[in-house]
Amino acid sequence: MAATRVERRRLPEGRTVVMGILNVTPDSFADGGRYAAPEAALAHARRLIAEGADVIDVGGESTRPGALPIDATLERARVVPVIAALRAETTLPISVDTTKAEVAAAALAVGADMVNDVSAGCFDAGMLPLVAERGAAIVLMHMQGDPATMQDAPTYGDVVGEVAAFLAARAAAAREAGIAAERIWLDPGIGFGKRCEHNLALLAGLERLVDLGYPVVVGASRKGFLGALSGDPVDARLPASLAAAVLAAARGARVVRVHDVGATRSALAVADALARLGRVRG
Ligand code: HH2
Repeated sequence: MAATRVERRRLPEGRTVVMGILNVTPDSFADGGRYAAPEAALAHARRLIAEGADVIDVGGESTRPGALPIDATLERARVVPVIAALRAETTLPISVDTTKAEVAAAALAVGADMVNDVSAGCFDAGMLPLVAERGAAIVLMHMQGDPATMQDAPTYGDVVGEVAAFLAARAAAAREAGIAAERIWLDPGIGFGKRCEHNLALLAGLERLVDLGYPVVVGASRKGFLGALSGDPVDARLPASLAAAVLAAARGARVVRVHDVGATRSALAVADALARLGRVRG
């Protein structure tokens, strides 16, 4: 597309940004196997765009609790053709959800604008320098442990304080590596090595993360703690997901990462209108 990476990165002001999830995987927790074929993935991306996504987040490796890592060649083969085809169709920012610099490099080469790294650059020492060198943006997410074992026994003294300290340190590392401050987003990592009460504490204390001075991303969509709270199975968690998105936005999240873009946009239209009047926060 003609638009440059810098132009694509200009996100809408005055409302919460919606990042639509495109899982090109056989085994993601909520939609595994539905969009694993490139044509199905593209059709779903078009739907996310039609429903009003501001960013499309393309992932080729599930990070659900218990998931084992896959190899970079397979992950690349899943995401690169989809990102290349999507780039030819849209000027929206595209992010690649990966912890591997090799996969990120291939995705950025075919037109991705940002990297969504659930390890905040901790799994691959090459990630931060790569993102800096390519002038891309990055989401730095907190996770305790790794996906294979993270839900076995998550433990914190002060979960909000620990997550805030980790994200501040990773943002400092990203800047040290040469990534400009305006290209860094932070994410508390809902469900990544956290019990229900930890996820709730992070949502309740989100303003402490917002105070770090970077846009905050919240990904609660269809996650297990919403099932624990509502009793709903994974494919019936839309109402609970909308509540989480609205409450996150009301506490200052700049971006929500969701499966159900159209419904989320409708819910956020109300939350954002109230936030603009200054009546929601506080
Ligand atoms: N959650 C998932 C994956 N990537 N990235 C960010 N920044 N924040 C999140 O909360 C987040 C994420 C897990 O959700 P999903 O992609 O739907 O599932 P899976 O990892 O099984 O593919």
